[in-house]
Amino acid sequence: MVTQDIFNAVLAFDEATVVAKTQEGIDTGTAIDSILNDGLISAMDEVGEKFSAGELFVPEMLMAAQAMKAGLELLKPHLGEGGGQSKGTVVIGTVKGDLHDIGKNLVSMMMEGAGFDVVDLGVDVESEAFVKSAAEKNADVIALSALLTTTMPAMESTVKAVKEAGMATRTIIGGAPVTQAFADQIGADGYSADAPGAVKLVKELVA
Ligand code: B12
Repeated sequence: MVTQDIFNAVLAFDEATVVAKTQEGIDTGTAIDSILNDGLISAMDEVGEKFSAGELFVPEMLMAAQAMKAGLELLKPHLGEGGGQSKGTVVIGTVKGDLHDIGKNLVSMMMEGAGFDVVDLGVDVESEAFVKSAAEKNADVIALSALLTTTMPAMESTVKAVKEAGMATRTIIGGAPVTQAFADQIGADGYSADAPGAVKLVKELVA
C-alpha cells in the first residue's frame, strides 16, 4: 500500500521514495488525509518514539523530517478547501528558542488551503515580532507552535504581550507538548492537537 511505502520511506530517510510514493498516492486517488496521517505523520511519530528509546539520533531525525517535508510539499495544493476569497489573516510561527517547524508548516499549509491569508514568521520567533506583524497585517489570529517543554513559557509571554498591546487579535497554541489545560492557564483563546483542528478553531474564532 502506498501509505505504508511512504511510512517506510520516511523511516529509511529516503526522500526520493517519499516524493515518488506521495505523488503516486495523489495520482492514484489515495485519500490525502490517509497519505498525511497514516503515511507521513505516523512515520514521524515512530521516529519520535525511536529517538526517545535511543534508537535514533538528531541527524537521523532531521533526515526523516526532510523526507517528510518533501512529501508535505506535494500535498500542499491538496490540503483544505482552497480557492475563494480570504477568510481572514493568520500570523503563525514557532516560538522563541524552538526550531521545530514541520507541524507549524502543516498548520500553515492547511490554513492556506482553507482560504486564510497566512503570514509565516518561521521559527525562533520573539514575542515582539508576533505582535508587530499582527498589528501590521491587521491579523485576526496569532498561531503559536512549540515542540519543546522548555519553549512553552515563550507562548505565555507572547500571549501576554498581545494582551498588553491591547490588540483584538486572538491567540491559539499547539504542538506536541501543549494541552488545552496549558492554553487555559496562559489565557490563550484556543488549542488544537492537530492541523485540521487548528483550521476549525480559526474558522470558529473569525466567524
Ligand atoms: C523532527 C524533530 C526534530 C527536528 C526538527 C526539524 C524541523 N524542521 O522541524 C530536529 C532534528 C531539528 C529536532 C531538534 C531537536 N529536538 Co526534536 N523532534 C522531532 C520529532 C521527531 C518530530 C516532530 C515533528 O515534526 N512531528 C510531526 C509534526 C507534524 O507534528 P507536530 O509538530 O506535533 O505538529 C502537529 C500538532 O502538534 C499540531 N500543531 C503544531 N503546531 C501547532 C500550532 C497551532 C497553533 C496548533 C493549533 C496546532 C499545532 O498540528 C500538527 C499537525 O497535526 C519530535 C518527536 C515527536 N514525535 O513529536 C522530536 C522532539 C519534539 N524533539 C525533541 C528534542 C529534545 C529536540 C532537541 C532538544 C534535541 C537535541 N538534543 O538537540 C532539538 C531542539 C532544537 C530546537 N531548539 O528546537 C523532544 C522534545 C522533548 C520535550 N519534552 O521537550 C521530542 C519530543 C523527541 C523526544 N521524544 O524526546 N527535532
